[in-house]
Amino acid sequence: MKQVKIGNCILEIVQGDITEQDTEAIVNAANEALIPGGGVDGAIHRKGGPKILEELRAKYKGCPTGQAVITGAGNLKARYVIHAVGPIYKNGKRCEPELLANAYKNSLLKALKYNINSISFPALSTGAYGYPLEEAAEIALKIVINFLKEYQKPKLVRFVLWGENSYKTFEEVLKNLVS
Ligand code: AR6
Repeated sequence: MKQVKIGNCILEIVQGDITEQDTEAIVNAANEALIPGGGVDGAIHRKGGPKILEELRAKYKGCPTGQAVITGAGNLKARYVIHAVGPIYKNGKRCEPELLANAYKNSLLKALKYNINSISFPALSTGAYGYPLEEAAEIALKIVINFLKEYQKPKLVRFVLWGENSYKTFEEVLKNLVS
């Protein structure tokens, strides 16, 4: 685990499972149709139970890439799930960096709107959507750092990285960004 302070806020990176986090909100790596798939999405719906999908179906028709929607968290420890849609990586020239940054930023804006003080993110787009890990880590960490500098909220932002390789990549990129 590694923590840095950004003003009064904490930015944290841990290796672990997003579904086990006790932050007020966890972020899901969703798709535009908001239909449960594999990876983080599959794990969240499996552990959270059917309520999350019921709420998604009742409230939203879908969610464009770069945007985010919010539901309750069913049986999970968190109170909310923010379903963010990262870009599918093609060649890096299809606005992928902007869209990935937007997915993080819009999730954080949703958190502010719901007075959420603590939030956990997975590494959006770096699984099924194929975003190169190091580039994704740089975009993710930069947007969060800038957001915390600007808004001083949420008080805790945690990246929950699956496996040692992801964790080490985020750790290295963070070190370079804050040193
Ligand atoms: N906790 C934290 N991180 C995890 C976990 C977990 N339990 N499981 C996997 N990861 P992905 P995407 C990591 O594929 O690339 C789904 O089918 C994983 O190693 O979950 O945004 C959706 O329905 C990777 O680094 O999301 C969409 O269709 C990262 O989380 C599509 O996949 C993201 O991998 C979204 O693809």
